[in-house]
Amino acid sequence: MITFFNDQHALHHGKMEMFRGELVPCFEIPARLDHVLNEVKARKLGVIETPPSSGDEAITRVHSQRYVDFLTGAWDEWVALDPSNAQRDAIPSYWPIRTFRSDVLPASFPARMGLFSYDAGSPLTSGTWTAARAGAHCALGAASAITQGQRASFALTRPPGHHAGADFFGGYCFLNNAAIAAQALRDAGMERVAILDIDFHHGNGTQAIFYDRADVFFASVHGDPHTEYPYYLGYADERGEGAGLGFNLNLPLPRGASFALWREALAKALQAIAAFKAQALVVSLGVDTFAGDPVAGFGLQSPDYFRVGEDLAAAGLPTAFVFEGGYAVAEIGVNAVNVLEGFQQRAG
Ligand code: 6XA
Ligand code: ZN
Repeated sequence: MITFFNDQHALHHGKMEMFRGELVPCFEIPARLDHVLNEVKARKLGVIETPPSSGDEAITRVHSQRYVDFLTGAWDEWVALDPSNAQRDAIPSYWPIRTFRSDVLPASFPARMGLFSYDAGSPLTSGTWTAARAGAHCALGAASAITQGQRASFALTRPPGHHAGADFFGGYCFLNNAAIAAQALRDAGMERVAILDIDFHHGNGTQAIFYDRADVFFASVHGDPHTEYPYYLGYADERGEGAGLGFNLNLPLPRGASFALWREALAKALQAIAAFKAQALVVSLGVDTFAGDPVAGFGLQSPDYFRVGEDLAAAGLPTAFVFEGGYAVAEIGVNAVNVLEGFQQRAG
């Protein structure tokens, strides 16, 4: 399996995030990918490529131009407010909730930051745009490997992507790598593409991007949003709308769910994807389902991830894996590569 990786990911290096009422050191740190990359190398998963970061055309197939423009200039605008901001990450503090306008772009940078985000846990740093863009190009590399006939590929990226919507960031995510990969598969001529999100958290951004579309099926197994982030989306009654009605499947599980329960939900998601007759699969691969994860709450153990990979391979689809969450830093390499190795062994 080819891994697409760009070391520019490390240019995104948030210092502190708002968590349970206080600023704490960021969970989403560059060292995460070091562990996964080391494991990819140690287990000889396959070649590792760095795709060129060419233009933004494939990114704006999913994200609005005004959002991409905002991200492109955000750090310079932040520092222009006050040169000492160069020492501090940018974190939003105002949001246009119901009854406010979001069609007007305020001149104020902090106001625009709130317009394009939904939480205070996703610091924007000097290298965020460069890193996010490089990550999106890794996802595009993984998609293009699939269109070229590979059985599987892996985009090893951070910041993660599945919470980012067409025009907002949040949940540590700035560009929706899985959505960009799925759209690229569609644009390359694959008529039906499925996205399966197995991160602990619901992929609200991915769901929203494809919610009214019948050509991209979105299925997600995640912590019940009644109690788990992102709280405001991810409920079982969200089935899609308009032409997309019936093409969105949420399988929320209670906090503390065991692997046995989780695996039943995975089977339901895979059945729905088979019924959809997908031609290719994009997996939002988060490993914060691990029992030891500090920000999540399921009970998967490291060996379980082999079974996950085997179950995914049994679906028989060309599969692009896109890395998402996972914060038990010492274990995420083993857990992520267990999925990929399990897949590879079953796929043959
Ligand atoms: C709240 C938790 C953000 C979760 C990020 C994540 N600060 N999403 O792992 O998949
Ligand atoms: Zn997550």
